[in-house]
Amino acid sequence: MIQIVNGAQLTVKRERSMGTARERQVVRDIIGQVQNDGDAALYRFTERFDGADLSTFTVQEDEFAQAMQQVESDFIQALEEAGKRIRAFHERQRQNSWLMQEETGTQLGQLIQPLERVGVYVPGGRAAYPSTVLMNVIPAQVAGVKEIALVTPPQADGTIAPTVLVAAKQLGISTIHKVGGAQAIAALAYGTETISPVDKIVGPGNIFVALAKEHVYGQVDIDSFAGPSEVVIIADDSAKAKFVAADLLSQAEHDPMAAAILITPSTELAEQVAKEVNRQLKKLPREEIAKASLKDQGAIALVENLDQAARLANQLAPEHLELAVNDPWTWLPKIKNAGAVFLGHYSPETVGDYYAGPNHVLPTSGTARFFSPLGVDSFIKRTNVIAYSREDCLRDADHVITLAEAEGLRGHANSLRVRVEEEKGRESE
Ligand code: HSO
Ligand code: ZN
Repeated sequence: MIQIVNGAQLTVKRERSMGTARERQVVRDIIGQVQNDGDAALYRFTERFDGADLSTFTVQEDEFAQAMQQVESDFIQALEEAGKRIRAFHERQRQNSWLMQEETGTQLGQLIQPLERVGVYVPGGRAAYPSTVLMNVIPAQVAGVKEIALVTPPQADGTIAPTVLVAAKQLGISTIHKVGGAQAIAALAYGTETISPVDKIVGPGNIFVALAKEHVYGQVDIDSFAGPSEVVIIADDSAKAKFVAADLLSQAEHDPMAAAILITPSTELAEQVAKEVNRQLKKLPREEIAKASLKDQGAIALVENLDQAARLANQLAPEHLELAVNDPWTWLPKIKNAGAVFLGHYSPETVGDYYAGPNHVLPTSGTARFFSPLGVDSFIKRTNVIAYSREDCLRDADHVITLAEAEGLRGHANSLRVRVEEEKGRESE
């Protein structure tokens, strides 16, 4: 059931979950134990939380081979094609180092270098998505990251999803550890006997994973504070109710907390979509999840016109925004806040989730106001380069000395003075 409301009544929720005091305490405790006991703590927590008693938590070569036998060949093929498209898109994001040369010989520039080691968290159970492996690993590889380690919680029988193993193998990832939760994040941040520490941790996870990532931020970099997934669809009379309903449901089936919102000036479309959602909902294996999501986080918002729809979408700053309208390109310039925009009736969010090429790791909970999608730039860093010429150093000395003196920093001023004096000495020789 999805409610039809007046667009003016749609409330914009944007507080992100900080977890309860108890959850934060649990996370702090787990991280502390991993720092103290290393691998032993990882085995302990994997037994306690995942019910798996492992002799080694590192995936062995024969497990990859077994996984290959367990998946269909069309899955392998689809994954390969998706991988190609995702890689081609991210290749375009590559940045080059640059140097600019001033006439008097000074050179200034920026070095672009990849992070050395990255850890990718892959959730377990029902949310063990191979597409997430592609979306997190490929931009890191394109950026030039040499070492990528995957962590993921095992099932009680000690196995992990074959689809995830196959995706990792296809990308050339050979280091996978069957560790999940806050303990996996702690291991990646601080290192253990077996797991080497990384420079950045990416990938989605539950509240314990999110809180652990926040906790270790600063020791390492992290991707973002991921919240539940959202889609906003702006549609006019040119949209097909069947398509719009399917797209809303594709988001709603992710999570009871996922949000799916249609904004439209067409009362007729609103009513058709509401009906169509109910019809399609009944056929979904994840009906219960989608139902809960639509009931609490879903809405069909009626607005006066598409201008008002665009304004509302900008306030919501959704992770995904579909423009299911007659002339989507004319509306694109009005969109200021969205993680990804899908134009026209044949760009459902799902093609972006899996295949089109752009990354599906996008800012959620209104953070598209200031965050960008995961990309190659998430895995590089810049180093500033300053090569001043003697001539310019002497020319600019007065200004620099004035600024240093104004801050009361005589030592700074002296760095220039000694050079100017040396020059004067040389002239009078
Ligand atoms: N819609 C999710 C990504 C995803 N969908 C993975 C299916 N698998 C967040 O953008
Ligand atoms: Zn999705």
